[in-house]
Amino acid sequence: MNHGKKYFRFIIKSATIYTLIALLVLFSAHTAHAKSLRDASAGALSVDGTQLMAQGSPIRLKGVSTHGLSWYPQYVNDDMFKELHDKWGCNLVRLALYTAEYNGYCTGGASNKKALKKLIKQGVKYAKKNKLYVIIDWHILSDGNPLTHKKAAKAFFKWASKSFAGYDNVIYEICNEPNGNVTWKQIYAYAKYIIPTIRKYSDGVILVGTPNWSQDVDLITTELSDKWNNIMYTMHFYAGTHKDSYIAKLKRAQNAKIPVFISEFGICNASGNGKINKKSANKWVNELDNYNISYCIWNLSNKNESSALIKSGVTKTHGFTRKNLTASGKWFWDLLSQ
Ligand code: IDC
Repeated sequence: MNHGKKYFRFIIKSATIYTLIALLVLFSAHTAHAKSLRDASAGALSVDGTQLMAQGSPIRLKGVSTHGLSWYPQYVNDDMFKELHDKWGCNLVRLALYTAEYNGYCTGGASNKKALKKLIKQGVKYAKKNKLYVIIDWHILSDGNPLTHKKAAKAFFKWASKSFAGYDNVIYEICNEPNGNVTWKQIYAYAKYIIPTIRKYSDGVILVGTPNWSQDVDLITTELSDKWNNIMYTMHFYAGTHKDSYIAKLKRAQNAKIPVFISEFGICNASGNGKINKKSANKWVNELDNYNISYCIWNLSNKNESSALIKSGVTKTHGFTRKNLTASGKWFWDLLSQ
């Protein structure tokens, strides 16, 4: 009887100790992640190995990408950016500047170009004010080869890096998604052509796209990183379409010490529409957590498509509550509040 009691007490004691240890481990993992999610008051970013850094320690960026700035300019406003930081828990926003589509930067004429530049200036200012890092994204898409508009790109990045030389929260994404048989060699040539222009004015992080809609991050070489500091390479995924074989690519890239930044992802199909796949999305997020990789979800708009974060019937441009969001939006909101 007595022995039984003692044994019982022993079991309870050990269980308590193990629970305490487990809680401690969980808590320290949580604070480690919370620590690396500092906002843009942490100042200039740099890259050390595969890790994004600020003030000498790892930092992780999580945020949202706008839809095309020409089509959904209304979400670039001070209140919206404030609530992305204060309410959503973002420390990153991405300004998607389509280059070749309708009213793209290279195809939409002079007054359109002027309006887009103005919007980018406002976006960077609102981001800075609200402690968000901001990606300026040269959003090539139907113009699959970044060399197509390389002169315009050079002039644009000269303007941007000069205009934002005093801003330590700006990240330059020089080509969204090279596609259509574009090789890494061609992307490399483009990057070599653009990077020196930016580096004249800024040491900011530069994101370089990879072949096949920025999926082949495992098939690149990293000589750019030998020539210039603070270079990262992008991988994009849409969880409904891209599953285990793409996660394997990410792992190969990490094993090869390639610094990866997920500057765009969605949890639906690669079309930006269709069914969302939370199971696949959560699998991706687990991997990104393992490697402390930064990410940015597509897209901050109320377009009637499942990648949009805001419900299509909701027309306000800030002041969103969880119930104003689509299934993608709610999933992301919950992810950030974990
Ligand atoms: C999609 C938009 C859609 C738009 C289309 C063409 O969601 O509303 O009509 O572009 O402009 C990407 C691209 C991104 C795509 C997105 C979804 O970077 O521009 O946006 N996607 O298709 N790569 C993979 C998916």
